Amino acid sequence: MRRLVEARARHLGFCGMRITRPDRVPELPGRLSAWLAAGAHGTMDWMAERADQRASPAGLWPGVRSVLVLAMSYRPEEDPLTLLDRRDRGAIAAYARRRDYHDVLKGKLKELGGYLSAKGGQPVKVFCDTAPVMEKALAEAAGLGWQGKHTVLISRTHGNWLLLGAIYTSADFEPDAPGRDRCGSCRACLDICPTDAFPAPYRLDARRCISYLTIEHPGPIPEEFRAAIGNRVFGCDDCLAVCPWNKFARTAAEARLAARDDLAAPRLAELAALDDAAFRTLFAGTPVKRTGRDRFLRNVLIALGNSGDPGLAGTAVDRLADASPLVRGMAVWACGRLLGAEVLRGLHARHAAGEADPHVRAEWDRALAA
Ligand code: B12
Ligand code: SF4
Ligand code: SF4
Repeated sequence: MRRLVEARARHLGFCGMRITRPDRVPELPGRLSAWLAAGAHGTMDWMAERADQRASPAGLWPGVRSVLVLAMSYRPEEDPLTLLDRRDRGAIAAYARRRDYHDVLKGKLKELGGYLSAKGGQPVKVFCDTAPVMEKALAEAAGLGWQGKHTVLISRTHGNWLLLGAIYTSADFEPDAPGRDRCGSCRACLDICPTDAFPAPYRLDARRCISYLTIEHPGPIPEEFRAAIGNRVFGCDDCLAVCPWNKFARTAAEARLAARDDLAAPRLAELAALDDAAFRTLFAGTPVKRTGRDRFLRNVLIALGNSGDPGLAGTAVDRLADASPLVRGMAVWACGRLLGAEVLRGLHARHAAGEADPHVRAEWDRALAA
């Protein structure tokens, strides 16, 4: 049965499948609750809801006897770090420059789960990011790899460019041996992090992570992180890109096909001009769409402010009258970074009088005082 399911998984495009038992990670509840107690999840309240189920597969589904963990490679063809020097362009994390993996993976997991239950006659449940499941820890327990110091799962053969999904089943499978930590004395991922988001190896404070700030955080991004965000407009790949284990990874044919060339290095000026309809059209089917136009433009304006190019200031000026206060506030910050004091005072005179939003007013005050 295992051989059949594994062959099917390969056929569906998964690059790895390993199996564990639901009780193989007894330290999970303690580690998750410590992370939550420290507030490291920021505004991701959904991480705290159903924490008992998240930390224990049997808490989520008492019928589970085996957990199949699956990995799909999305290794980008180009090193994402090279884009960070092109300040007129926006950097979108590699996983998001393509069709939403939630849709792709979930469809394939469902197909595999259906196959398993039809062949084995046992019920299955399929999870990919949407249910309270700790996929990385289960993947390590199942032997797909190990959680690196950056907390992401690394495989010896595919590096850390992997997306994960899990199938719970009440069928009994022989479990695989767990993965072994192979980080050694390396700390490249910890040292490159632009916002110092790792309080210690193997621990991430999401509140400081650019991925969290640009994707999950709903409001204005705290000023202390704005310069460090650079031109990253959606997610961040820095700690993944420097991992030496990536040298063994190959770009899967499927990943090459799914990548959208037009999202590889989009111009900031074009992104900043997107209205809601154009945003939805450009990002249809990608993970960026779920973030929404206003949050995305907030990120783009931060990138514009970091571009150091006064030629792009006009694009930020256009957004000073945007309908969204989130966007207006970041437009003020970008103008403050790109324009001289006199021009800024002129813009203030034109735009600030009718400004009712306290956050935008505070941005004006800070920009004029700087
Ligand atoms: C919440 C979340 C985020 C948050 C928080 C990330 C985090 N590290 O927790 C934010 C928004 C920041 C985020 C960012 C990213 N994410 Co995310 N995210 C998730 C999600 C939904 C839950 C993760 C979770 O449970 N976090 C809770 C904490 C407690 O878990 P943890 O970091 O694994 O904690 C472990 C360690 O702290 C460890 N530990 C603690 N103390 C100690 C001490 C020692 C000595 C040791 C050894 C270990 C140890 O034990 C804990 C449990 O194993 C998962 C999907 C899922 N359902 O699992 C995707 C997931 C982890 N994300 C994914 C991806 C791709 C990303 C990004 C790369 C996207 C991007 N390019 O911007 C970044 C990577 C940033 C990073 N370095 O982690 C993939 C990772 C795939 C992989 N190969 O591992 C996942 C699995 C989604 C998927 N289905 O594929 N993500
Ligand atoms: S994704 Fe970026 S900001 Fe987040 S921990 Fe990794 S390097 Fe730091
Ligand atoms: S960069 Fe080094 S320390 Fe970080 S996950 Fe990779 S091997 Fe481990």
